[in-house]
Amino acid sequence: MEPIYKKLAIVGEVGAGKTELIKTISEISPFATEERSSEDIGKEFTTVGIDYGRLTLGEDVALGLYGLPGQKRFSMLWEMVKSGLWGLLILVKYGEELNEEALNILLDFYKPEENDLPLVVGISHSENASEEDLDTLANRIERILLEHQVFSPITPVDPRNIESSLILLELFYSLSQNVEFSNAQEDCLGFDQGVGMNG
Ligand SMILES: Nc1nc2c(ncn2[C@@H]2O[C@H](COP(=O)(O)OP(=O)(O)OP(=O)(O)O)[C@@H](O)[C@H]2O)c(=O)[nH]1
Ligand SMILES: [Mg+2]
Repeated sequence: MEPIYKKLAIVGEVGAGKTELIKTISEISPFATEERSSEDIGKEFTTVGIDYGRLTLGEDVALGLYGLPGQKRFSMLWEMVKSGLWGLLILVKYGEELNEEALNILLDFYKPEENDLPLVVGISHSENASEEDLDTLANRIERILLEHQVFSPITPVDPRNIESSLILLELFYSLSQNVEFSNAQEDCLGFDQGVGMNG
């Protein structure tokens, strides 16, 4: 049997942890186009282009991991991995002002609700954040998601940590089961039951 290939896009701002997450969970040595930053972005290396990694999910299922920069000027890279996505992970960096505009642009581009695309928002760099501050940020993100009719889990993640990173993948797994279930229901019943993702 042909192995099934699924694609997970990981999008986020500079330093959010995209490369780190892919390094943590990929089974193959990630293909990352890292270069010394020409501007002061608070770290030495930045990804120019795409990160790529891969993970086996089951006997016949492989998951391709695509790390994509969050700025709109890179939307041609977003376009490259848009079709047939299994999931979209948006990484938001705690401790920096939330870039609402960038989040809106991403949601407008991928249209998770319209495309039945499972979405998870991971808040990185949050290991020292208080629960209260995390809640405040999560509420702001949730408000934006709701403007796009999207309900999705918003959860802290530490991309350096394998357990924390794998929890995100499990979330996608259960969300994609929900989507398949709701699609099957629509097929069977011939109408939209409104069964969607929930966080
Ligand atoms: N403390 C802490 N460090 C993190 C976390 N996530 C990532 N880092 C670190 O932050 C730095 C930047 O992470 P990267 O993975 O390079 O970020 P990126 O999203 O790939 O950034 P660009 O390629 O520049 O867009 C690395 O040193 C990571 O190890 C986190 O949750 N907590
Ligand atoms: Mg990177």
